[in-house]
Amino acid sequence: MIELIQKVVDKLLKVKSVVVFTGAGVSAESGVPTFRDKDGLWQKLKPEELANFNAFLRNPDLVTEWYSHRRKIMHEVQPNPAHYAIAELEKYFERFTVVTQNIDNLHRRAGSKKIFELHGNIERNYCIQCKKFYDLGDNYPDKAIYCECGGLIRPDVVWFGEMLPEDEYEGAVNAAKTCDICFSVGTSAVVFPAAYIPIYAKQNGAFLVEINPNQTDLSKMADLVIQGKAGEVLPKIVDEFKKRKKEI
Ligand code: BJW
Ligand code: ZN
Repeated sequence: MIELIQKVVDKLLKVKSVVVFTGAGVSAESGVPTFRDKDGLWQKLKPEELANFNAFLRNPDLVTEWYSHRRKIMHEVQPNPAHYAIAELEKYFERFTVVTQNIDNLHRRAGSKKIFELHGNIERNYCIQCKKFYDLGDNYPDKAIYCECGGLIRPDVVWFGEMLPEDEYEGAVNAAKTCDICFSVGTSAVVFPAAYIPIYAKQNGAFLVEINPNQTDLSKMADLVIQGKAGEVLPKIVDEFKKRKKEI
């Protein structure tokens, strides 16, 4: 693995613009379950029953309870060495962008500054009727909750069949198309349009690095694949980068 890390660091020392594209795997070592791994969230529960708007209208109690359960986990866990390594690396680059599919807020809590959240954020909730925002704080309702206007309150996350937040997606695409190196970390890269981000980066000439213990649809396209856990690989890259930077 050390040779691969050296290769990544050789590149990092030469480039100006970095994109780090992340998925559920980056938070796995914090204790947030992924979706599609064998212990993932969707081995027991079907996505189409929970992560879409019609499912919410059909069964708002179940979907509200599911998001309360996940928000509680996300509150209780801490960022892991992968989140911290990404936040640390940002300090060395003028243009450094985290593009995340995660809704768990852990990149921000670790100190990353420039983040595009493609699938929303579990901290925000809004009324589907009047669009008023609600902060539920430490309340974890186990049944549907309603706005003062009578509308259902939903989490501000992107479900299947829904558009991604326009500003976040546009910002992410722009960063991808202009970066020199793109890391794809902890994502199966099967959910679109988010999964276009590393593809756009590669198509526009960026060096594409994948960090994942397992092969993905993106592995063949990557210039370099490091098969390992994000929380082990990323700190090594950042330590080596800082060491080499000092020597220059
Ligand atoms: C580790 C690790 C460790 C483990 N270290 N790694 C083509 C173009 C455009 C759209 C489509 C298209 N084809 C199909 C579509 C539709 C659909 C889609 O993509 N479907 C595919 C699944 C087939 N896309 C949509 O519906 C999107 N909207 C859209 O297209 O709008 C336009 C439109 C509008 C109207 C009509 C039609 C179209 C929206 C997608 C929204 C996805 N939302 C979710 C839920 C968010 C809320 C929530 O969290 O509850 O987002 S689904 C879920 O998947 C979640 C994730 O962000 C997303 C990606 O998952 P991720 O992060 O990759 O997790 P996993 O579990 O899959 O992978 C984890 C990885 O980590 C694994 O590889 C492990 O090996 C690895 N790992 N431990 C490093 N320690
Ligand atoms: Zn309302």
